[in-house]
Amino acid sequence: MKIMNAASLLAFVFIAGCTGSAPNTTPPVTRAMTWTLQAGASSAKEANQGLQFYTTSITIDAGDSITWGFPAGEPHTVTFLGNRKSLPPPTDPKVSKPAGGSVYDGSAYTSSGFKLLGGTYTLTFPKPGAYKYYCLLHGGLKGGMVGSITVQTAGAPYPRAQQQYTSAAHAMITSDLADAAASVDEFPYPAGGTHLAAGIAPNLNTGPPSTSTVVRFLDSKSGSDQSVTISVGTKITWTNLSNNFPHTVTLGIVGQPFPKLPPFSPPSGGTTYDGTAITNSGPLFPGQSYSLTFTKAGTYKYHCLFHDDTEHMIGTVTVRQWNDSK
Ligand SMILES: [Cu+2]
Repeated sequence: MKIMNAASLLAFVFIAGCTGSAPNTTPPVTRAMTWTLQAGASSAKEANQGLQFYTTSITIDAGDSITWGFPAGEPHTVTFLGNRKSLPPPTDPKVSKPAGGSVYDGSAYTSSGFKLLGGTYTLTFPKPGAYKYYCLLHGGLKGGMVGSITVQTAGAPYPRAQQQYTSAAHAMITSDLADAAASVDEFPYPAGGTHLAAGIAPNLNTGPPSTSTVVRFLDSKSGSDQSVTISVGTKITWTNLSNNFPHTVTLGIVGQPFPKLPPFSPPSGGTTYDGTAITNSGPLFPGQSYSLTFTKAGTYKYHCLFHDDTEHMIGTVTVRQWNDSK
């Protein structure tokens, strides 16, 4: 776009020069920068998620662009509301889809849609001003994923260099991921028992929304083992111990591929499970619990509909007969 404009401008100057006197001074050159930020962060196996824009604020000049990287398996959006008054709720189908063009001047709703696992999104800011942006999945919560951009007039000196933003981002990410990892120690139930966590976050579900979260089912202060063994007739209860994201407990039919249900699907199935019917908790928001009694011996996998594909939020329940020797 810029090259085209420059080319047509040159053509105009050339034509003008043919009919009159060519200008003998050239205008000052302002070089547009492309800045780099990051939306969300995660540990190697996606268990621990950082839920911020890294960094949250930046100052650029009119004409500059920003490229956001989305390295995590958890999807995020970079969304500018334009003339909209409020964020569309996370359940709105519009949330996952891109909107607007490659330029944002404050007038129109402009969004990356869901981006994850190495996706990028670039916007150019032609107009000075202060702009806020949100992650539509994680920005509606108090203290949620919100970023701000100050656009100065073209050519104004930058208060910070890219390297300063990059090191600040690195420190924030390290801190958020460490907080997530440490929150596993807050698991409050007996280890290896029948009360599990469906996700956990610093200060648990009673705390304020945290900037990090753990995307795992847990039965102890360990984030690595997602399998439990019980006897027939045992009831398992899951509680969402995070303060910032819904999860589900969802079981399919034994011998069939896992059902592709939308994450916000309502609850289905009853209070017992024997492997013959799709059984879904529905979205469990922070603090909400779900219980299921397993009535038949077998090995059953269960998934979180929000996090099964990319983040391995998959657990196993092995149900044994009473008379099993082991
Ligand atoms: Cu989940």
